This record gives sequence, C-alpha cells and structure tokens, in this order.
Amino acid sequence: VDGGVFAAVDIGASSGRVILGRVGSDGVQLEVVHRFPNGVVEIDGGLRWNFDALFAEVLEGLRAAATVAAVQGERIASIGIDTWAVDYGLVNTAGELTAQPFSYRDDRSRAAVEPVHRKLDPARLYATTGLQFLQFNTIYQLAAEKDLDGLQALLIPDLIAFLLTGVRRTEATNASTTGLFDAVAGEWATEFLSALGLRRDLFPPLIQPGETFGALLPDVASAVGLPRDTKVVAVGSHDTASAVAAVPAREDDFAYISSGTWSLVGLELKHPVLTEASREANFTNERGVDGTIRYLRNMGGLWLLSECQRTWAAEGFRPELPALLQAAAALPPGGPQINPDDPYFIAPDNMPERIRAAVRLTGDVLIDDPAAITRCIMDSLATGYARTIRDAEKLADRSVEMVHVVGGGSQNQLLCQLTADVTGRKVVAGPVEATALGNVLVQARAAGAVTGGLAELRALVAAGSPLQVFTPQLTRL
Ligand code: LFR
Repeated sequence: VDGGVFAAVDIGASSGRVILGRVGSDGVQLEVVHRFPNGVVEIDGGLRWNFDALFAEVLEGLRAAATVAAVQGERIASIGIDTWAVDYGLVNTAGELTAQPFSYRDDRSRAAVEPVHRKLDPARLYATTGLQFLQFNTIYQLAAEKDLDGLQALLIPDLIAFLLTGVRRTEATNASTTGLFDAVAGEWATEFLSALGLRRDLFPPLIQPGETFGALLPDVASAVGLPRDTKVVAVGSHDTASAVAAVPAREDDFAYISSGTWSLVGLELKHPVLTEASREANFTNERGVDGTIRYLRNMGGLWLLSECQRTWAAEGFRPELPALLQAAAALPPGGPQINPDDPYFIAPDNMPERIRAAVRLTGDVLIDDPAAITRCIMDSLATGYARTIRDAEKLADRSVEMVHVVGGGSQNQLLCQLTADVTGRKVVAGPVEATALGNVLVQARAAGAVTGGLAELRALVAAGSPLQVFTPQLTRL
C-alpha cells in the first residue's frame, strides 16, 4: 500500500456526497467534504432527477475537495463517480442534455414492457442478460422514449464523467443493468438493440472499472480549482457494484445485503446463473468489479421507512429515527407483514396507508401507529432477506455462513438483529460508507497505490472499519 488521496462522488436516491479517501496500510480514511440532498421531482409531467442541480453540487463538492486537499498539501490523484443504476440522460451531438433524466420511479416504462416482450421473449432476454425483470430496467425505459434520433444515452454516472471530461463511455457494471448487456460475453447484446430498432451506438463504448475516462476539461478544472491533469477514473459506477467490492468479507462464501433505499440481497459468483429457475425466482446477474457476478434480488429497502417518515412529517409528526426504532423493537414479535418487493411500493405517495392496505389484503390488521408500521417494515424486510438468501443458495448451489450488511441500513440495529434471528446466521454490520470505500479503492488500485484482487481490497476495508456482529437469538418473528 503506497498511499494516496482520491475523490469519490457518490450519489444515492436520497442524498449525495463528495468524499476524500486517504488510503494507507491501515485502511481508508474517508472525509466527507460536501453533502447534498437528492430525490425524485415532478418535472415536465414525469418523475425525474434534477440533474442540473446534482451536477452543480458535484462541482461544488469537487471545489470543496480541492480546497481541503490544498490546505493539507495533498494532491488528489483522481476522481471516481458512482450513482444508482438503470437511469440515463439523453445527449445530442453538441453534447447537451436534452431533458432532465427520468427516474426509474416514473411509471411510463410499465406500458412499454409488453411491446418489448412481444419482440423479445422474457426467457430469451434472461438467457443472455441474466437481468431480473424490473419494469424500470433501461430497456423498457428506452422503449418508452418517443424520439432517439441523433441522441446518445449516458447512464447517470457516465453523464457526470462526460460533463467533467468530454469523454463518452459506458461503464460496464452499470451497463449490465440496462437489459441490453450480455452477461457471459461482457459486451453489448447488439442483437437486442437491433430487435428494438435502437442504434448500436445509442450507448457509447464500454469502459471497465480501473480504466481512465480522461482528464478534466480545462473549464471544469479551473472552475473547481483542481490541476488540469486530474483524471476521472472509472470505478464500479453502479453504486451496488462499489458497495459489494467493499464488503469486508474474509471468507469466500458470504451473503451480502447492500442496505439503503433498496436492499440488494445475494451472493458474489464467478459465473452467471441463467437457468429458467433463476429467472422465475427473479434473481439478477449484475456485473461487479473484476468481472464478478452479483447474483441478487432487488428487495424493498429503507425507502419504505423514509417514505413513511416523509408522510408523517407532512402530518406534523417528526420522530427521530432512533426513538422510532426503539419503540418498534419494544413491540411483541409475530406482527403483520407485507411483501416489501411488491411494485405497489415503488411510487412515492402516502406509504403508511399503502402498507396498511397491503396488510389488510392479507386479512390482517396493522394499526395506524408509526412504531407498529415501522416494526412491520423491519419484520417484513428481515423475513424477505432470509427467504432471498435461502433461494440464492439453492439456485447457485452454494451455502453461506455469514451475512454482511453494508450501507446505511447497517446502522439499523433492530433490522440487523432481526436479520440474524430470521436467517439464523451471524450478521456482520458495516461499513456504512461501503459504496464510497469501493469507489476509492478501485481508484487507488488503478493508481498503483494498492495491489491485488478483491480479497486484498476487502482486507483493507476490514482493517479500517468498525464492524458490529449480531448473533442469532431465538427467532422472534
Ligand atoms: C441501489 C440501486 C440498485 C438499483 C436501483 C435502481 O442504489 O443502484 O442496485 O437496482 O438502485 O437503479
């Protein structure tokens, strides 16, 4: 380990940050230099991301990073970018963004599913892409576009990289979430693009994590106060790819839960599982750093709770999260549950009532009380995690002893304990900032500051992060 300072731009569905990562032999120290909110907004009749505002925050964050580094006498070796997957912006030949990008939570892609499946049978799609069916996969969003003439689609992190460097590329881990990517070949599934009447160059050529996009555009460099030769390096630009790269596992056979807005629950494999059984169970084979496969299911996540909190706040009730979780933990086990993966919960609107309605459909009753609703979400997530891990083991013919929880949800003690209880496995919680760590470590390796494979990167995470272990108690559900 040679040391070095790297800037990570990490934007999630509810917030973004620019972080300085200092790499040393005792791990990675992160310093958040800029934090900003994010969320879907209603613009031009659709649920979209306010990308212009996000990009302004990225520049603000890089300016802050440059200032902090200058004060410390440090040189930022490179910049890496990760965000959520699937979504894209459309850019014209002049390089201008033609509209604020749609969010995967917008409903327009739903109507495009059937027409796509009439041209490309879901079984055929899965056999090549290995991608789980989600109505918002890029392939369906693109099918809902009216006019793609002369436009190029840039996935959100690639769009940021393009605006910083002028270089158009599609980072491979994120490309694997489009539904237009061949999971075995690791290349675009061009036959699918053609079948849908999409140009082969709709997306720019691939770039792998660790490769360089290019140096900052002169205007950008001077605007943010960084040297002109500062490079933007591709990382696992799909946030989940970066998060899983930083799971502090020492063993080979582990399950992970990347816990944030979503819960991404599954295993890391060397080869995709493309069987019909796997398709029916709706498992995905997303590409990870170093060509690994993330075999997982997208499960409901803390979106369910944060949306409830948003509704409660609008009603004048603003409980602190720790107090809410404590009250939920004090409730007796065996309460009502929902299926947290139900597409019914994707859109943002009165979540407490929708959860209660879902419980009513099961013939049970969930009282209109924040603690009870919170407990219902936690129980339902833990039960879902256990089911998903069991399914993954069976479908991939593997068995795991340990469950690693990374991301924001690793701080949720109730959820971690329930997960240990219901799965009957040891749960190792942390680090919270796995995504940023994965982002920084892939940059550090590209710079030669760190050597080795994922095992070596993970050992550095384990060395530098406080982890909490939860052992299974008598099942409380
Ligand atoms: C998590 C995530 C998931 C992806 C979802 C939508 O932040 O990237 O992996 O399925 O967001 O893009």
